[in-house]
Amino acid sequence: MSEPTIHFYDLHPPLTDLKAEVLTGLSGQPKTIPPKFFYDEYGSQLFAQITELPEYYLTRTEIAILQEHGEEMVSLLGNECLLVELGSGSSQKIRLLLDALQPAVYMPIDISKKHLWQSVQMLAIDYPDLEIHAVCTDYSGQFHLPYHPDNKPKAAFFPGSSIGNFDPPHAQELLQQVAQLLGSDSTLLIGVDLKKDPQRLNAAYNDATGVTAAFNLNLLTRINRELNANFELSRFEHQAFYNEKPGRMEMHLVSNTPHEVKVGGQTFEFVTGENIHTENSYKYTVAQFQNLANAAGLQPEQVWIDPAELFSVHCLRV
Ligand code: AVI
Repeated sequence: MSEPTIHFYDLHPPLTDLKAEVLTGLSGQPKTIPPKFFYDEYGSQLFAQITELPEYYLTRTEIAILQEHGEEMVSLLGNECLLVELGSGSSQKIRLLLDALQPAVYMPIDISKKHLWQSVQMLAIDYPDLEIHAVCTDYSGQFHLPYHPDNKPKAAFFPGSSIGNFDPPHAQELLQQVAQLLGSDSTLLIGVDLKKDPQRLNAAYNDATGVTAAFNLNLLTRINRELNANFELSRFEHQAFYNEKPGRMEMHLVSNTPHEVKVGGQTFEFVTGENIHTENSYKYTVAQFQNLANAAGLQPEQVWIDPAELFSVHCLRV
């Protein structure tokens, strides 16, 4: 058996300033906390549970699309390519692509050094012939690929409708950055949640067992722990609803009583019904997303959707 090759590049992503961002967000009107702070250790575990919930159709539908159309995707992405994965958390999905595509090089990019290191160790056991170049950085920031073979087509995989957590101008900017990173004649395979019956959407973010509520409230537990704050979780309720006009699911934490909270030495007042806006998750029609891609300078080449028209996977050419 050949020895797996792992190259690890730590580009030292700047530490996010939780305190500054939370204090700024809570000082605004309405109050906000950025969704990137959901993903501490426990938050990441809760998100993994969300992806298995019966109501949260996104993950399983995207996997079914990848399984169903893998061969066609391979013909567009090209064998023997350099496969970049943006935000490599979902090892199940990448395994499907690695099996179908058999890339020469796999380049996972993730901000969490620990998770990235653990996941490439596991992958190297199962794919001993795969050359892995793992990059620890924030994929939404500016950086260059540290390994850039000229003789291989480049393809990137951005699954899970993570693009939906950026508002459309930022989503467009991110697509432009990815295009620049990959260079011309490369491809981007991207999972995007579709617009649909709001009832279905509302159920996906208000699951019966309360995992999404726990995921949302865990933000306050994290802030209590890391910023020495005194949020009482029983004073807040999870709220998630589809906002038709901007076309997005919104998550909020709503105060059920008038009270004060101390965070990082500052005091914040809450009135009954006041909310902290914690996440947007934009939904697109196929045409809307193709327009966004075009505006970012990427050409829509193919799109696959499931029979129930819940989710889309786009292939875009740079
Ligand atoms: C990671 N992201 C695409 C998820 C979403 O659906 O927007 C995060 C999430 N929020 C609540 N449930 C899942």
